[in-house]
Amino acid sequence: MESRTEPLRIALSKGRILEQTLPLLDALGIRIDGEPGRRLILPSTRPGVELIILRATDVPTYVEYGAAHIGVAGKDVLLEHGGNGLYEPLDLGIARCRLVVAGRPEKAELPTSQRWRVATKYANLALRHFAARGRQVDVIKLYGSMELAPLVGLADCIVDLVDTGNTLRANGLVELEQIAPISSRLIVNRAAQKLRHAEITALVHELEGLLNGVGDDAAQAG
Ligand code: PRT
Ligand code: MG
Repeated sequence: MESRTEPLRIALSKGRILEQTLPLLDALGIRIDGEPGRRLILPSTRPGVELIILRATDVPTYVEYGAAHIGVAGKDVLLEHGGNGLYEPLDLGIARCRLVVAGRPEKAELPTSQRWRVATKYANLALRHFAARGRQVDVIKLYGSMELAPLVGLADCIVDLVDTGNTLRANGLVELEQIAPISSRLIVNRAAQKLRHAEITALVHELEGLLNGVGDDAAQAG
């Protein structure tokens, strides 16, 4: 039997992902109920659903441990986290960008046998990427402004996100290699997927319908 006593808790990523997630939830009738103020657990306008808003990198951790049943996280963050204890049922198609290796243009000419210093906030992901290619690298973990590292001699290249490419161009950097296309994903705690199967499946289907424009088709057909 499913327990409906505890609200279904959804963990959202702060920043640009949040801006694009709120309209999707809004379309399903899930809005923050009242003024957030300083509260960290936010009731929603849908009964039985509450929201928490976290640093993007913390979202997979909350969902992995079941502190939130569901979450919205960037694929970049999920690749770095490793995805332990998580299902990833839906690509929300928002906050799109790509994960690349970037550096100064002359780096493109260098032999790949050379050991590189790679600056990134995606240390695990970068190590996996280069190891899979048989490349020896030293990873330097940074927390922001990755694009600066190759300019001041901290690193030979960076692993970072690129959208328009304006930031790279403005700093005389080029994409040396593409790693993966990125968008935000719906993630679900593995135990919750079993224990609260009906509620979670219903919500995933609602979101799926919204993304596939089922509502629009129905409106046009009618
Ligand atoms: O502190 P931190 O940056 O880790 O998080 P934050 O709270 O600032 O979050 P925020 O709002 O930066 O969002 C981060 C998440 O948004 C990432 O984990 C991705 O999933 C997603 N996302 C989508 C992006 C971009 N697009 C993007 N363009 N995150 C960052 N960028 C950066 C990019 O690295 C570059 O430095 O934006 C800059 C501008 O990009 P260009 O190529 O358009 O110039
Ligand atoms: Mg940022």
